[in-house]
Amino acid sequence: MSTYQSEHPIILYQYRFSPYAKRVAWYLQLRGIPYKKTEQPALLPRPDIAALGINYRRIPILSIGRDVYLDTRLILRKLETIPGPRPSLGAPAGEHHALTCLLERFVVEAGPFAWAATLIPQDMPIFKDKAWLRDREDFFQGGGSGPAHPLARAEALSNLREMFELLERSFFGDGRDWILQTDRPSLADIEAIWPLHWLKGMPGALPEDLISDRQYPRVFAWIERFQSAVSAAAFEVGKAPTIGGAEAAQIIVTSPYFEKHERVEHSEPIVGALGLKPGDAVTVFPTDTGRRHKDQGILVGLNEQEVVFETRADLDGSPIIKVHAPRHGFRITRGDKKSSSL
Ligand SMILES: N[C@@H](CCC(=O)N[C@@H](CS)C(=O)NCC(=O)O)C(=O)O
Repeated sequence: MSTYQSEHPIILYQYRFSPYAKRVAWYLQLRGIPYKKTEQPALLPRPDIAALGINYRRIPILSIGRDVYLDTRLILRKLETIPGPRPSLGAPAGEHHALTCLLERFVVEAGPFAWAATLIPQDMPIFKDKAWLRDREDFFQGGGSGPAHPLARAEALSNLREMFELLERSFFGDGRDWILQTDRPSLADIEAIWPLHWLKGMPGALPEDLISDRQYPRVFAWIERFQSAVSAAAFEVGKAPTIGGAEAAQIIVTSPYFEKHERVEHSEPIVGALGLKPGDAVTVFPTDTGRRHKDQGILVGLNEQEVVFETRADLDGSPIIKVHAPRHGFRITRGDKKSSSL
């Protein structure tokens, strides 16, 4: 059991079957960083998150002290910067860093996650649940729900087969254990593995005759190896305690801020374009899924990586928490209603 302690407690808002939340849980476990988790409903509303003054609808979110981070891409980058019982999982620069960043973009944006989602067996009872379908319509905003194209499954399978092929021959062809030939799983393994790990654990998703350990023994062995490494690490750090949403909010608002030196970078094009300065009201929202759920807050920091704003019970009140959203995949507008409709 780890004895590592931090004055900035970490809380993961998740639900059990969220593959995105797993990215973060695995990371914490592999680094031996203790955290608490709070289970959220798979459908809106999520009053525990609303209580923090946050409208963002996606899972997971992560708090470190009184700072809350949206989107696993930013969450993992931040976690890389914190000390822990075991060293960070990524390379700070160079080829390994570049490859890890490219894998992150490839898996989320070039198709692998969407293909994996297409393979969720459509006869699962949830797809007949009207509340679920309405909720996911809001999430996709007409961009991905509704009846799938009849060829979607076939297309997804052939695209995924290409990915398995690439991993089997190009990465693992030389018999290495981990993507970057490290001696333990690195961030690159997390970035590449998560939709495949998700599919492997989903009965009926992958047809045995096309994608299994018969055709791709090295990729399937890598997934098993990764699961064993995560399970061993999780055992060592101890089970993350589950706490209720009210307790989580109480811990967050009474913790010190984890970050204290945010700045609004004047060289950022968006700062000039919107004429932004610290203290301005801003609206921040994702541009892909869940984009109807916009957050309003008081601008604290903005650079090429993130935008940081305070949430307020009302815009004249005192700050509840600080929220950090990545720049990539998010839009910032001025906080008034008119410009937030952009
Ligand atoms: N880009 C986001 C995507 C997160 C995401 O799409 N999460 C799914 C759950 S696995 C989600 O929020 N689905 C809708 C919902 O649960 O409200 C990230 O990296 O965190």
